[in-house]
Amino acid sequence: PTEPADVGLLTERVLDGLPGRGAASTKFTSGHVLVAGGSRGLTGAPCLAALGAMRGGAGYVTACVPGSLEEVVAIALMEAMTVPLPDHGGALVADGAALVAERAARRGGALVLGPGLGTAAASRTFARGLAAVADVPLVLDADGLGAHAGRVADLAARTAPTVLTPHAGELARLLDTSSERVQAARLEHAHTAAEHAHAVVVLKGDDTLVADPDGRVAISQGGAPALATAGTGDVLAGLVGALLAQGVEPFRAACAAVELHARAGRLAAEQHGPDGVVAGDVAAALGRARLRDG
Ligand code: NPW
Ligand code: AMP
Ligand code: MG
Repeated sequence: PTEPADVGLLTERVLDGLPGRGAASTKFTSGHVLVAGGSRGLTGAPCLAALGAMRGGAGYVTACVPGSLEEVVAIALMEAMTVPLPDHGGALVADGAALVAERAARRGGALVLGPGLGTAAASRTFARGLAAVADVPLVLDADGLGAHAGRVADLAARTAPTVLTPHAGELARLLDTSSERVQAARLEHAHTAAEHAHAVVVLKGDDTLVADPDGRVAISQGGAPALATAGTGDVLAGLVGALLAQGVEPFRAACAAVELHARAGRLAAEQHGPDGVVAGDVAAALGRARLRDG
């Protein structure tokens, strides 16, 4: 792994001038986010990603999930649309990729791919196929990253922007190394993945890093241990998707999402106590996190 050239701290100035709703807005102009993922046992993850997108300001969110689990997701997500995709035993299969890509082409916006996808071979093929053909900004998270294990360079062929949101274990799989090696040289590994994938890489943890392919890295000062609970990563992926769908350029979208997510974690901790926070509370606090004095 190589060293990045331009390393700085992430400050709240990244939130200056983010787009938001105004009198002329409609649900369509506020940003459309498609979420693709979910599998039996992991239906919460696409729901939390959709919630992160909605609470992150997206006006129109569609969850594309295994057909046999669609109703579970529809019940959990009152405000989101759902699209049933072909599945085998509750796991997405390759055929669904063209359906999601076609919807993305028709509606535009951003695609969040991977939360709760699972590790079935067919679901991995689905994720690789969709990432390759979806011509909209992409957030690749969770098992969508796992599907690209050792194939990070395939992502460089995409023409629309790509943001990867791995934790250390996921980045290790992407780069075919161990999480210990990643943790021992986080900056270098994030930068290397960004270079190889031609993507923005958000390496999550208590000191989340955002790296771009040109050698820029922003380091979050953390301060939100309440985020150390299941599903908060799924919320972050949806939030990045919302900002991309609102037209924010990918490095800035990733940096602003990390900052808003940490602020929301702190706000949720004030309300529930740091040990009582669940991922849904973090999503619920995202709107207040956007208010500068919030
Ligand atoms: P080690 O120790 O390095 O060998 P996985 P996941 C390693 C969904 N979810 N933080 C460590 O291995 C997600 O969306 C569904 C974390 C560890 O064993 C995914 O689709 C929820 N891990 C799926 O579950 C809520 C670290 O990586 C392994 C690490 C699996 O995602 C929860 C874990 O990685 C969840 O979001 C670090 N800092 N450093 C739901 N309600 O539906 C190293 N590791 O196996 O990809 O597990 O992140 O839980
Ligand atoms: P995931 O591993 O995908 O569930 O994502 C977990 C989320 O929580 C990421 O955004 C991490 O950066 C964040 N997180 C986990 N632990 C901490 C911590 N101790 N301090 C701050 N953020 C954390
Ligand atoms: Mg995750």
